[in-house]
Formats: sequence, structure tokens, C-alpha cells
Amino acid sequence: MMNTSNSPIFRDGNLLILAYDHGLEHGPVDFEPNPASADPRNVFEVASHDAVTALAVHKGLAETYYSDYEDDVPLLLKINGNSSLAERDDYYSPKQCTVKYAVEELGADAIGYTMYAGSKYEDKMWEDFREVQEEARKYDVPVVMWAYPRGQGIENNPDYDGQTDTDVISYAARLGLELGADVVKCKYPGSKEETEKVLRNTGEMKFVMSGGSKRSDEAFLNDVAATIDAGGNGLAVGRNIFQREDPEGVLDKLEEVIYE
Ligand code: FBP
Repeated sequence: MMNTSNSPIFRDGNLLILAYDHGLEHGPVDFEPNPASADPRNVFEVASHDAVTALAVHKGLAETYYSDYEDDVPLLLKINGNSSLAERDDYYSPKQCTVKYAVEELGADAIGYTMYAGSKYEDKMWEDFREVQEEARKYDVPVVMWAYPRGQGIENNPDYDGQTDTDVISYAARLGLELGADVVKCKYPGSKEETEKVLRNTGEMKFVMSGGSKRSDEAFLNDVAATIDAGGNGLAVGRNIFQREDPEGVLDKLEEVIYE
């Protein structure tokens, strides 16, 4: 694990990643609750809020928009991704960018990689991740693993109760540590107590919860507070920010919850 103390994607050792990869992962349907969010400039503006320590986007948005915002927010380049359009026999997320291109050409401060452990393509993803992680080490940029176990191995295992089962999340988080991620991003397991169980497996690695679909301010902020109370380090969130009419308002509240 690299020494992350000098990385700009942390504040007081914690982090808030504003994830804006949804146009690729889910499609424009995610912008419908707040149509202004389809315009990348509006979301890049939101990322300038002091609570946000990194903006996670794919290559195309970084190439087109990031130069206007590089003084305001660190860039976390999402290096792989897949759309919801294709019909697949199991989950796989191909790379669209190299770490070299992300850092040298786009100015990335960190790299994001989605890992679908449990898919029949897990072995291939481990191979892809190995290249990404080792390349990131050469550039001294942290690697954030979107640790999302899904696919046949999870669905067909009677011991597991889906993607938000604490055992599944714990295993996913542990894989981040074992495979050399600096930060792991996992689904919220439902409570502070369940998050504590997950965190028994993460060692020195940073842990952030995934925002999930939009819910009330109160429900969302309670989940984030539980993650921090359990010893987690923050969150990576998209829809609970950009689908709100007042993203700054909720970011003000998150700033109080996440940082010292
Ligand atoms: P949200 O806060 O909107 O859930 O975004 C976090 C995120 O990890 C995104 O980076 C990604 O596009 C999405 O969730 C993936 O969600 P899903 O579970 O539907 O694959």
C-alpha cells in the first residue's frame, strides 16, 4: 500500500469522491431526476465544493472538461467501465484508458477500477487490475477499487444473500487489501455494526461507502455518519448529490460529518 498522506484526494485522512460515471454505467436515465446534471459542466462545478476531495469520471469527460477545473478538484480517472446496454453472460468491466494516459495526458491524481469478484470473468479482471495497480505504483497515484461482487458466483452461492450481504462485502473489501488497492469502495451493509464487521478485514486500507440510489437527506446522512462512526473514511457518491436540486446543501452537511 502506498503512503497516501501526500495525495490530494484525502482531507484529514478521509475522502469524498464525487462519482460521475453514471452516463456510461447506467445511461442518461440517471440524469432524469435533475436534467441539469446531464451537462458535465454543472457537475464539475459541484465538485469544486470543499467537501469533495476527488471527481471520478471516465476518459472522455476528463479530456473535454477537466482542464477548466484542474485547480478546483483532484481528478480520479475511472479506468474501466461498462454500459447497461449489452447483454452479457456475466459481469466484466473493460479498460478504456491506461494509467500512463490518465496521469500524463489527463492529469489524474488517482485511478479508479471496478472489480466484479464473483463473476465468471473474475480471473481476467484480476489480470487487468494487476497491470493497473503496478502502473499506478510507478506514477505514485493511489488506486481506488470499486469492489462490487456480483455475478454467478454470488447469485448461485446459497451462503450469500446478494450483493449487500455483510459476508460478501467483507470479502470484497478484503480483496482490495490483498490485491493492493489504497482505497476500497463498497456497498453500505446497512448499519454501523455491520460496517464494523467489514472493517475488521481492511487493515490500513481506506474504506468508503457507495452512495447508492437517491434517498432522503436524513436517511442518506445517517448512513454516512454510521460509516464514519464505524471507522470508515468517507464515501463515493453520485446520485445522492447530482440528482438533488441543491447539491451544495447536502455537501455542506457531509463536510461536517466526514472531516474533523
Ligand atoms: P451512486 O452514489 O450514484 O451509487 O454512485 C456510485 C457508483 O459506484 C458509481 O460510481 C457507479 O456508476 C454506480 O455507483 C454503480 O452502481 P451499480 O450498483 O448500479 O452498478
